[in-house]
Amino acid sequence: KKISMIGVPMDLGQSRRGVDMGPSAIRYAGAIEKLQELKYEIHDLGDIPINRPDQKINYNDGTNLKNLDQVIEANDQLARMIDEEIQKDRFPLILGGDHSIAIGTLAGTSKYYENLGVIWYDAHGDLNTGETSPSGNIHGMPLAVSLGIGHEKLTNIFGYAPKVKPENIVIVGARSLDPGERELIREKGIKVFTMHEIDRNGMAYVMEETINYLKNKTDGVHLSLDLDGLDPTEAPGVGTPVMGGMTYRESHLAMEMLADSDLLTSAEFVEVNPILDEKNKTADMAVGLMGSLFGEKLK
Ligand code: DIR
Ligand code: MN
Ligand code: MN
Ligand code: MN
Repeated sequence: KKISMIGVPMDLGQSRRGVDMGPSAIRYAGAIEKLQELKYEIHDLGDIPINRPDQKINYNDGTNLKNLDQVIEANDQLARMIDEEIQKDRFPLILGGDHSIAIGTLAGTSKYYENLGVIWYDAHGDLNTGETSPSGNIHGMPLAVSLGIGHEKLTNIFGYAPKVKPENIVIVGARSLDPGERELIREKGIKVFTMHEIDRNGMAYVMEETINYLKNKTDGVHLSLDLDGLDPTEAPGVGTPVMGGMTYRESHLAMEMLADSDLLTSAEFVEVNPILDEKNKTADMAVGLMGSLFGEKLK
């Protein structure tokens, strides 16, 4: 298998600086070496240039959407790059950057799949819109945007909407959902495994259910892994930590089960913020999880 690695040094989808250094931190932690050890051919396309506004926060068009124009521009570029890599038959592996970049990842990947499955490994649902968001941070909106819900300039990135269908989504690890997100989950019938199900039935059960739920109705599956899905004691370098998260062991098991399933067609690791981290622990975590996701246990 050939992998195309793309870094997206984006921090404009949220309010804390530093997550733009995520791709460097993950590369520094040995991402490429890890994947080479596992005998993949890696094409590192480097980092996408992100256009910085003069001041940190710009509200474009008088919306509740911080840095809207910059987020659109970056995601548009990302979608185009991913498109080219898929045409070369390479597996897109995206390094964030804040989670707003999933808008571009899903725009680039879902073009190739009638029914793209999405596993959203996150403490949050990322199902807000400008109307429901308590923060105005676009990193809390990418899953809604990909469903075609939200500002038209976001939902129509790469010229089509929606990118994914609600029945093809599984959220794993949720423990911080805003009222508007809960409503959307109910309304669209989105499958969610909260920490309650993980505690009660175990990660093995949750991943088995996730894989069975997706395997017959999807023609590709994207993993969007927000490092804040993990417990902040083990992955402290994130901008919006939430107590009571998934452990190192649960997360490795989840990655190994995904590797065994052979369902994935793209993946991204987002929200690593080295400024908030302890000795690059969270980037190390990301690289360790990548190893399991790409079959380390089987080799
Ligand atoms: C919150 C936080 N729900 C928001 N979202 C985060 O701002 O919309 N997503 N941190 O990963
Ligand atoms: Mn997220
Ligand atoms: Mn499609
Ligand atoms: Mn999150």
